[in-house]
Amino acid sequence: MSDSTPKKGISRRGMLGATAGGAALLGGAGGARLALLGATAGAATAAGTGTARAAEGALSIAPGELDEYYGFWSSGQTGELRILGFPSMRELMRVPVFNRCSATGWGQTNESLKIFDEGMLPETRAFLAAQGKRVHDNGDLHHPHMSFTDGTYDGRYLFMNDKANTRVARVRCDVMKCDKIVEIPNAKAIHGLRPQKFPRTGYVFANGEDEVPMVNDGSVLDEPDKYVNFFTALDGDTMEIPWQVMVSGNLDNTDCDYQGKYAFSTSYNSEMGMNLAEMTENEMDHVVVFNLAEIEKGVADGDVQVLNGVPVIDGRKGQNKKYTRYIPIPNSPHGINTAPDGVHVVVNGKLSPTCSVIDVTKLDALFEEDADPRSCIVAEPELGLGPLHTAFDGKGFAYTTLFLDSQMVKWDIAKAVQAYAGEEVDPIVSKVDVHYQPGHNHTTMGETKEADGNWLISLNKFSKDRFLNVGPLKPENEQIIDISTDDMKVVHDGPTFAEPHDVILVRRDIVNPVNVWDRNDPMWAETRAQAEADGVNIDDWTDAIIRDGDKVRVYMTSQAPTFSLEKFEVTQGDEVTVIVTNLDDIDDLTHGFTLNNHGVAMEVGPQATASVTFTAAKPGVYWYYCQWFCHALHMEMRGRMLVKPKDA
Ligand code: CUK
Ligand code: CUA
Repeated sequence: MSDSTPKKGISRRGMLGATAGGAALLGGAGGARLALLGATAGAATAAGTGTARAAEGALSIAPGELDEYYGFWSSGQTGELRILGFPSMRELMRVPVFNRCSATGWGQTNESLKIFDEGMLPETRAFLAAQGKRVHDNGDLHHPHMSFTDGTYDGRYLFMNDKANTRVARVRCDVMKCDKIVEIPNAKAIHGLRPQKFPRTGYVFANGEDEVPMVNDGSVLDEPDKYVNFFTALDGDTMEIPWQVMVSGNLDNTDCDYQGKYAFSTSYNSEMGMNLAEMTENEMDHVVVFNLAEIEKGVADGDVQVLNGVPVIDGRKGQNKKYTRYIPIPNSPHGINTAPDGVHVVVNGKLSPTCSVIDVTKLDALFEEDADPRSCIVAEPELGLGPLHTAFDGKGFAYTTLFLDSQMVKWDIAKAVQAYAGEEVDPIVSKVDVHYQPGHNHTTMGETKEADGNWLISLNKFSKDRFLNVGPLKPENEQIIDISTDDMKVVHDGPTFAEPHDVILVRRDIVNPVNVWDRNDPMWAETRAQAEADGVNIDDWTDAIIRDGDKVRVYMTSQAPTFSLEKFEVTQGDEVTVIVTNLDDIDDLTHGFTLNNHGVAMEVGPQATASVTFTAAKPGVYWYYCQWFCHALHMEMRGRMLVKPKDA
């Protein structure tokens, strides 16, 4: 264990003592609270004692054995989706989504550029063109969630947000590739994201985190009282946006019920503050409740304004009260998590040591005239410092991450409800130290009605001394906690790179990807149509070089270990499109096309077609090669592009 010296003259123990019961958090002045937060993030380290060390071998999966669960991981500012086997934590795949991928050509192939471009707002296309670009190269992917049918995962799609560039993407679970990226108009910085659980997805709900003027064209600038925020519903099947709701305050995380009636979002800045002191001024912020049927009715009745093509409902505080309700919640609430019991929703207080529990059966009454806005709160247990996210085991227990305490707390939902009603019971079951500063946590199948209570994972923001030092930038640390018995025991440490926020753990029988692409996959429908127009059969061992003014389309196929074209010639200045179809139809036989000194590379999976366009600006001989090791003669799988000088 580390004994690193606490900084800023405040020890973790001292801080805990000073704030025992969270009185300082709740009652202190804003400034004191912030000093506390700042000191803690810098100083809290390995004070944990008695924690089970990892490496007990509890999770070993023998070579050749398969994991029980798929783990779908976010990657934060890396912008990709990651797939791990769980509980072995073996990383299986990285699915590029909002990022540029050197290995697969994501963000460079014509097929992926089309996906980026289709959902892009015209203003963004113009903005990028002004930078000489076609896509944003980064994304900040926080929340991956699977589509639901009847309250549990259905293995169709994964949906995810991009906080950095205000987008929502979808990954097809049959091929584990992204097929839609939609930029959300009006809103800024999509953060919280959840699919509708019932009857199916259905809607994908997405929160805008940053407040901006309603029409953000520069006519309003430093006038925060004119800023608004947007809650967006996408249609998970079409990825179109049927409606948005304009809200007061900002929006952080979101979830929805198991009845298909309500969605809810936390707001940490009900104050609409523009700096830290202003944003944390109020002791109470809120959860916004969205009444889906009333919103749909309002949209159908035209009670909207259309902004950037989207019908927008006015759900701000004190407006049309039938659409939204604002539940006061202490203090800067962050995560919001619906329990598998279909009744309770846990709102994590962050700057309050409490979690507030909403009973969804009381939400109809909340929408009645003059209802007490907190009438749906049925418990508010005090759990510890910095509650961020809560997971469930399906047995009535909740597990909440305590960021400031660097702990996980297990608590009993029913007892928390009894305590709130005045009974003398303690809802807290146990606490375990985690290392360090946990954000999200997740249980196996825990966000579905099929929560099985087998495993809990804690996604910790700091690893500090847990691993070999790799320099000033450290990995995060993810820890697996065995919750199959009454106590909580940390049984695994795992480092991970920037910066997984969230994960879902899905039973493996639900996820059934194919091994080989369908030759008619829509992913390259446009490329196929072009080939047909060019009279080329891309399903056969054929190749062709089509000249179209100064555009040249080079068609070739691949079959281990050769490309059907050993060379092709173009003229300097030609815009060259290389289209490769992989005729191999064997499991795991991916080829690639990398063109030397041209910054061009792409993956071509079994039976897939992929294409890339570039300008042949430099005369000379350039080899292209297959960059996925496919055969004993993989090195020989190459050919030449001959670029003839323009005036020769
Ligand atoms: S947020 Cu990251 S720890 Cu973006 Cu889900 Cu809570
Ligand atoms: Cu084909 Cu390597």
